[in-house]
Amino acid sequence: MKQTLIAAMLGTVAMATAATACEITLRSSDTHPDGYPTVVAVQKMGELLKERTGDRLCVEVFHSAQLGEEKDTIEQTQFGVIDMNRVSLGPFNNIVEETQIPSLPFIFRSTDHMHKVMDGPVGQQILDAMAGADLVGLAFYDGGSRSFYNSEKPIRSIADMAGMKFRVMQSDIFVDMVAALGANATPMPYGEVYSSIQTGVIDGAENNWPSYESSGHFEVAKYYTLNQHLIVPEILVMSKIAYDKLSAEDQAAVRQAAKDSVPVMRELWTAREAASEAKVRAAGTEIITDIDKTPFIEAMVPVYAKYVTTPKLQKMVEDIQATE
Ligand code: GTR
Repeated sequence: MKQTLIAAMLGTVAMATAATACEITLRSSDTHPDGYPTVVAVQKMGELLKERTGDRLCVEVFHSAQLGEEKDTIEQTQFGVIDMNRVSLGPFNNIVEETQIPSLPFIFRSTDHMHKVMDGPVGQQILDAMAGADLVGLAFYDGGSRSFYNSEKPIRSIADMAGMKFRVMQSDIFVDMVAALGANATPMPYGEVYSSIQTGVIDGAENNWPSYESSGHFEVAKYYTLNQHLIVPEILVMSKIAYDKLSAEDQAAVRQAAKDSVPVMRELWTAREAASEAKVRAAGTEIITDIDKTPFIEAMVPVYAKYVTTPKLQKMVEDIQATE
């Protein structure tokens, strides 16, 4: 009698567990640490998805590059080993040509301009183009504006950069961008930058406030020049293999939850930018703000000439420039 009761109780527990366990858990990659806006935004997307599918579909974010560096995790997402991935558009440049356009230096006039473009037809065109790489483009996130930092000296003009070595994301555009400024570019994974600056393999790198801060790069490269050469959006993609396994209804739920995480991300980003700047400034970093951007913009003419090579890409540039 007692045994039957226990067995019955265990059965109830098992059923209860089954009812709350996720049927499908989508594994999502991010290079950033827990608490970083992109990580929190994807976690939030997962919460929405879980709630809306009655606990069937869940997302688990593997932060801090646990699944690898961006270039490798993109490949793994294409192969279906990773279900979802939040990455910069930069490492996509050599894979999906449309991503080159929002990765061009000084293409956006401001973050607002970038939001308008990525929320509009050009953004949709890029999300759709992900299909050509066996991926489903879900949403764009903020990546702030990127500026140069280094361990050697304050950079106040292009001339100051002559011969210096800067790490860039793994994309040819950024290699050419740095070359056009008279410096040398070393493409390398994000996770190797700290020690490479520390050991003098490179003089510096370039990034936004939150990444400069959370990576600790500000500790080893204390001169940060706010020339803001790039406003590269970030993207949340899903593996087409994983996406195709879902019902049409679940696919729609994934898309909607991703879209709904965008305003959450934008709010988190604004707050984190301010917090990161405050932390970096308090650490005694030298921030160079009196910088004339015009020569930097003018130096990018050959970069545009090299990458804006087809009528399709030219039209994207024009569409972006025409967006008010
Ligand atoms: C960050 C971005 C990451 C990664 C990193 C990098 O700003 O959020 O996705 O691209 O820069 O420089 O590699």
